[in-house]
Amino acid sequence: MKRHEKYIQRCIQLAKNGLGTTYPNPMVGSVIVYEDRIIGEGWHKKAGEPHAEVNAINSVKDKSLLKKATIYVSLEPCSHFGKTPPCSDLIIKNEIPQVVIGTVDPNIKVAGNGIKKLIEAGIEVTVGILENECHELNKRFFTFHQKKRPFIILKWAESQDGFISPKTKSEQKPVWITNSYSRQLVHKWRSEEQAILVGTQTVIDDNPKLDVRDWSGNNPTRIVLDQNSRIAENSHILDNQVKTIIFSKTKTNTDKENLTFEILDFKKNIASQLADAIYKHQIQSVIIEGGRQTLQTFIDANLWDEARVFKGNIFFKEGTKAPILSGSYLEKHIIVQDELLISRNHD
Ligand code: AOF
Ligand code: ZN
Repeated sequence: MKRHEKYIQRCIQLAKNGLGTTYPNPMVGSVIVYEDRIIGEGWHKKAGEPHAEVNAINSVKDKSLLKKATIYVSLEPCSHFGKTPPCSDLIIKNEIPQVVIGTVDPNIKVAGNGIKKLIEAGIEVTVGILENECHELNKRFFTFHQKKRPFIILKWAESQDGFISPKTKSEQKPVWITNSYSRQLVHKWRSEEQAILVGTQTVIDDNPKLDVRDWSGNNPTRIVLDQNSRIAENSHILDNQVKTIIFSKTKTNTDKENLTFEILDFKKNIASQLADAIYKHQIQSVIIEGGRQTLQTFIDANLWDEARVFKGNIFFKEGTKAPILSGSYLEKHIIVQDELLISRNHD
C-alpha cells in the first residue's frame, strides 16, 4: 500500500470509533505524520465536540514538529463556524505545510471551501486518497447532503421458495424465517440507522415494537405509513416509548410528546413524498422493514440504496411473494451465522 493510502486507511479506522455518536455529523479521522512516523491522531467523537483535526493536533506532544509535518484527514477540513471553529484555519495557524484529504465534504457550508482556504494559504493539498472508502464510511451523510434524501436500506426475509409470509398465518406466534442470530443482527442494523419504516399491514399483522431490544444502542425513530388510520390505539407503535411519526391521509391530533402525525397525498408518489418528509426531519438514514407493498413502492420509485435479504431454509409453497428489485445493482452473497444474506447495492 502506498504511503498516502496507508495513512488515510488509519484515518478511516480512527473515524469508525465515532460510529453511532457523531450524528448529524460525519465520522472523521485524522493523523499527523512527520518523517514517516505518526506523531498525532484524533477522531471526531460527537456533534458539538472538537473535530478530528483538532484532536489530532492537540495530541502532538512536540508542537514545533507541526511546521514540518503532514496532516491526513478522511474528510475535507471544514471552513465554517458551526458548533466549532473552522479546522482549515487551525491548520493554517499551526503552519502545517502539507494536507492530504480522503474526500471533499458534501455539506454546502464546506464543499470545497476548506480546500480553497488551505491552497490560498500556500499549503500543499492532495485530495482523493481512498475516495471510495471515505465515501462509503459516511454513505448516509453523503446521500443526505448530495441527494437531499435519507440513505434508504430495504430489509426483508424470504423463504427458500421466495415468499415473505405464508398464506395462512398463525394467530398466536409469528412464523420465523430467520434464526435468532439473524434477528439479533437486524436489531444491530436498526441501531445503526436514524429511522425505521413500515406499512400499516405490518403493524396490524405483527404489532411490532421496532426497537433494538436484542442489541444495545439507540432506538431509531419509528415511521409508519398508515393511509386510512387503521392502527389500533393499543399497538406497541403508539406506546410513546420511542419517537414515532405516522403518515396518514387525514390529520390526527395527539398529546403524546413522542408522537407526530403528518399528512401525505396518497394519490401521488408515496415514496418520494416520504423521502422528502424524512429529509425535512433531518433524518439521514432509514431502514425499511416491510411489508411487501411498502418495499415495492420504494423499489418502483428507484429510491433505495441497499437491499439486505435473508434467505431462510423454510418452504412456504404459497403466500406473499417477496419484493422484486429492479434497476441495476451489485449482488453479494454472504453467509451470516448459518444463514444466507444477500446484500444488494444500488449502482
Ligand atoms: C471536519 N472535521 O471531524 C468533522 C467535520 O457543527 P460543527 O461545527 O460540528 O460542523 C459540522 C460540519 O462539519 C459537518 O456537517 C461536516 O460538514 C463537517 N464535519 N469537518 O473538518 C471533522 N466532523
Ligand atoms: Zn472541522
